Amino acid sequence: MFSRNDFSVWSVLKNSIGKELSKIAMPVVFNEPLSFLQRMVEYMEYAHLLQEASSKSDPVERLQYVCAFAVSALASNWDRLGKPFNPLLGETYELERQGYRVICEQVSHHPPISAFHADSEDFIFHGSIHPKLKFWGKSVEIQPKGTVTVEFPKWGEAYTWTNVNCCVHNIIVGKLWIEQYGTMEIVNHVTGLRAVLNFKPAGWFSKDLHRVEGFIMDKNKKKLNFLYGKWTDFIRVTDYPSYEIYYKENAHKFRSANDSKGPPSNSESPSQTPKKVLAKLNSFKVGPFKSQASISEPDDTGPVEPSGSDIPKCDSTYSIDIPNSLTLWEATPRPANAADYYQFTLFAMSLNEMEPGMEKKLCPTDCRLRPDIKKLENGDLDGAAAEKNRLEEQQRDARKARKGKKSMSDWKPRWFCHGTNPHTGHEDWLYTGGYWDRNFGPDPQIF
Ligand code: CLR
Repeated sequence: MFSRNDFSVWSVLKNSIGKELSKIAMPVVFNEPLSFLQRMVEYMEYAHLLQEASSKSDPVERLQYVCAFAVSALASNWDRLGKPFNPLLGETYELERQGYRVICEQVSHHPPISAFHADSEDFIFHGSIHPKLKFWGKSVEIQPKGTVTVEFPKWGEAYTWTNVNCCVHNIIVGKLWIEQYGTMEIVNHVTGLRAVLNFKPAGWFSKDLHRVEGFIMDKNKKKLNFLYGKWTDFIRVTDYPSYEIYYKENAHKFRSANDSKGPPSNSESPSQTPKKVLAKLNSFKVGPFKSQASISEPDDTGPVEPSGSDIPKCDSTYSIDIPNSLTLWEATPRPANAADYYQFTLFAMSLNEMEPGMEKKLCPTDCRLRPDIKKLENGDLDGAAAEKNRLEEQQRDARKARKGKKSMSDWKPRWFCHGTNPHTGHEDWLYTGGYWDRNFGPDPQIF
C-alpha cells in the first residue's frame, strides 16, 4: 500500500460537511483494493462456528456459537482504515470455500445496498447491508442497516440480528481508529431464546475498549449464560451461577468497567470536555457545522471520546477470566506483513485471488474483474484513479439512459429480489437462486 502520511482525510472531508459520505469523491489513496461486496464476505472468515453451532443438539449451545460467529464476523474491521470501493450497480462477487459458498450482488446504488447469500450443508446465512455514513466532524459514524439471518435446516431454526454501529475517530487530528458499539440482539425465532450482546464504547478511561458482554436468555428473559470478550480477540461463555459468584467477589471491577457513561463523580474530569472539543473545531473554522458537532457529544448511547487524539489503550489489568468459562472463538492473528497490505487478514488477502480456470467460469460482473481495484492492488495509483472515474461515469450514463426509456426505467437485480424477511417481517433482499448453474452469458457489461 501507499503511505497515507502525506494525505489528510480532513482536507478532503472538510469541504463535504453534511454530505452523505457515499457521494463524496475520495482520492483512491484512501481506498483498499477490495469492493464492499468482498468486505461483506469477510463476515465468513469464521464460518466454521456455524458448522459447530449446527452440530450441537442443545439449542442454548447452538445460540452460543451463533453469538460467537456474529462477533467474529466483525473482527476483521480492527485497524482497517481503507475505504472499500463502492460496488457498481449489478456488480457481483462469489466465493467457494471448504464447506460453503457465497454470492453477493449490489442491488441498489442510491442508496447503496449489498445483498449476500451463503449456503452449505449445515447452514444458510444471508442478509443485506445498507451502510449509512454520517460525518460528524471529528468522526465518521457508520450504521450498517439491514438484517442478517442464519438458518439451520436440520433444526428448522432461524436466527436474526442487526450489526452494531461503527465509528472512525480522529478525522481532524491524530491517528484514525475504529470503534464498534451498541447492542446486538440475536433472536432464535423458533425457541424464543435470545442473546443480548453489548459492544461497549471505549469510555472515558478506555477500560472497555473493544469489550463485548451479554447474556443468553430464555423466552421468559431468565438469564442462562454470560458471554464476554473482545470483538478483536475472543469470546467466552460461562453459566449464570458462575457469573453471579464472580460478580459478587469482583463487583469493583465490574462497576468501573460498566460505567461508560462518564467518570466517577469524585475523579478528575476527562481530558476532552465538550467545550474544549468545540473550541478545537472552531479553530479549524468549520463554520456552520459547529452545531452538529455538539450533537455528537457524549450521550447515553453513542461513543464517548477517549482522551485526546491518541488511540486509546486497553487497560490490560482489567481482564476478566471467570471460572468455568469455555472459549468459543479466538481471532487468528494478522499476518506479519499486514501493515504493508492495508492491515488485511490472511482471509482478506485471498479474496482477489484468480484461481486457475476462474476467468472462464466467473460471472462477467464479478468484482475480481474490476480494473480499478486490480490497478490499486498492483500499486498503480493513477491508473486506478482513472479507471475508477471511467466506471463511475459509465454508471451515471447507464442510469440516465434507463431513465430515458420509460418502459424499462428500473434496474432489476439479477440474483436477488426485494421482499420481506419471513422471520422479522422487515424489508430484505432474498436470493432468487440459479447463480451456481453458471449460465451467465456476456452481459451486462458493467466494467
Ligand atoms: C463495519 C461492519 C458492518 C458493515 C460495515 C459497513 C461499512 C464499512 C464498515 C463495516 C467498516 C468501516 C468502513 C465502512 C465503510 C467506510 C469505512 C470500511 C465493514 C472506512 C473505514 C472509512 C474510510 C474513510 C475514512 C478515511 C474517512 O457490519
